[in-house]
Amino acid sequence: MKSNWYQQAVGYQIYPKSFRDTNGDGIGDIKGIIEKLPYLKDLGIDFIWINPIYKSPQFDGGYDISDYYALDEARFGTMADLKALIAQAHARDMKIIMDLVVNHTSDQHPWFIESRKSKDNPYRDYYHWQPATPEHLPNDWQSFFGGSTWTIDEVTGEAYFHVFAKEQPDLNWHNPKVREAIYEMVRWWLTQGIDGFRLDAISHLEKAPWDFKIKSLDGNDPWEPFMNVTGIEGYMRDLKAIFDAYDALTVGEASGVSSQQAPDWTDDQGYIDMIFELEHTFKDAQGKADILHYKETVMRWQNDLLARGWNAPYLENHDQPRVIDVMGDGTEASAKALAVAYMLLRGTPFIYQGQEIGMTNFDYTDISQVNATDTIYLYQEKLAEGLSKAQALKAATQTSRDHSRTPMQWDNTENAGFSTGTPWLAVNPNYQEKNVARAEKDPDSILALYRFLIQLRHDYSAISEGSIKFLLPSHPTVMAYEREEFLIVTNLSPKATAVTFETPLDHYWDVLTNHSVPTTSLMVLRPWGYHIYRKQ
Ligand code: ISL
Ligand code: CA
Repeated sequence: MKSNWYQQAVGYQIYPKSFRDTNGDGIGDIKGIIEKLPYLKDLGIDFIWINPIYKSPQFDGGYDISDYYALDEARFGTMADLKALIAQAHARDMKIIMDLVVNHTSDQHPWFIESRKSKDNPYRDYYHWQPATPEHLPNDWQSFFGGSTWTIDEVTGEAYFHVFAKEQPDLNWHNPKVREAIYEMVRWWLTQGIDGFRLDAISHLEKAPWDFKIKSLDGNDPWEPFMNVTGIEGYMRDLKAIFDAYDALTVGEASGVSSQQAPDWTDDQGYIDMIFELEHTFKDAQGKADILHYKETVMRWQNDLLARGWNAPYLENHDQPRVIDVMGDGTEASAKALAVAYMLLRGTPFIYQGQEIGMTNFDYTDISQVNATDTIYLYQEKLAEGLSKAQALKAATQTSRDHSRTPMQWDNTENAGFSTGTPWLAVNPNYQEKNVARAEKDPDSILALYRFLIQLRHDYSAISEGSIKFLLPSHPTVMAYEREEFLIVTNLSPKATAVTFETPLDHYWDVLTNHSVPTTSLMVLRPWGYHIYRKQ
């Protein structure tokens, strides 16, 4: 029986490239993570998810792997460094999980280099190839990164399939040789001592038949042919058998798995321990989220997984702009209210580097400050549409992933203490006042609040494993829910808001502040106000 230690745990996501550089090359490295383990332990973190550090041409931030068995030593460090990190984390009773990127490889992986050489190459069937001409591609499916999912390769004149960039050809999971090679690699990494995986884009492994007709070119429809398609179950069962053999912690990025299907993926017999829902991340053209959409999505996922299954609540990751600007109004008050709203939900919450000090989006002035593949594609598309450079930059960066990849802001010394060299991506100029060193000295900081919220999870099983019941479900900005003896009320709005609860609150007292115990069912919440109550 697999242990479920993770149900009381809190995860922290590190984007290594931007976390801490210890050798002055401007790129974060494994030794930088080791240096900051005491900081993470003090925050109360139980395990760390590290974005990819494998050998890669870095076309998509390391999600284009060219050697599954090798670290990108020049950029991040050696296997000895990784083993030291694992040992140092374990010595502090923390665990390390890595990214498992097996929907695709880099186009510079030896398998693909062989595969494209000829139609009868032994590796041809490691990928998806189809006859094609520029006028007639195998179908009209669309890539997540824009454009067709098919690229014609001039060597054989056939087209190969890629859900992401053309530099990331999809592996053919129908091929038993591919499956066995991947399974062997998963076992190998677990014998290296890592504690589990975050499963990248795992729901795309199976594709519909190539003649599947997509319904429309807007919304999610273009991606339907590779979103949790029937046939994926076998691969997931094979992977589960390996994860269980090593008691590995697994969290799936499985867009296309619905909240109704998620219990089967994440209950005691499920393929993985927990799942990120990706439905709440909708942003409008101005890069702003809709709070009610967020609430409705989270309530549905919490309620659908209450009896069986396990959520991984989060607000930020390396693919999203900063939540203080997307869901908040840029103020620290908004970052705090958002922290309270999600950190006490049922599930294993994840904190993304910098979120705990309210790091913000970057005010881009030039495309050279941007790195993400899809942002650059979008910028070029906007220019081609006739937008000016400034308009194209704004349109492309409004919701771009680059905002989350600016270097971590440790202190107010040069480059925010991230590097003594020239950072690979510009540091946000607001590091002077927004940094860890300053937050650590401020008992009223966002950081102090996250430390408190993590402590609550560790101290009360009502928070970590208790049930959840949402109140005021249709309120557009107030998110309120009970966790057994706790009542959490957050006003996710810059406006003071009055709410009336069905039952009087006279039997609660406030855990966070000494507000007088409300004796009526009416409450007036301050802008971005929050309360954590516990029954006497
Ligand atoms: O399904 C989707 C549309 O919402 C996406 O969530 C898609 O599954 C997601 O973008 C996958 O992201 C992951 O794989 C990508 C990489 O660029 C991202 O950084 C990673 O998080 C390709 O490996
Ligand atoms: Ca470095």
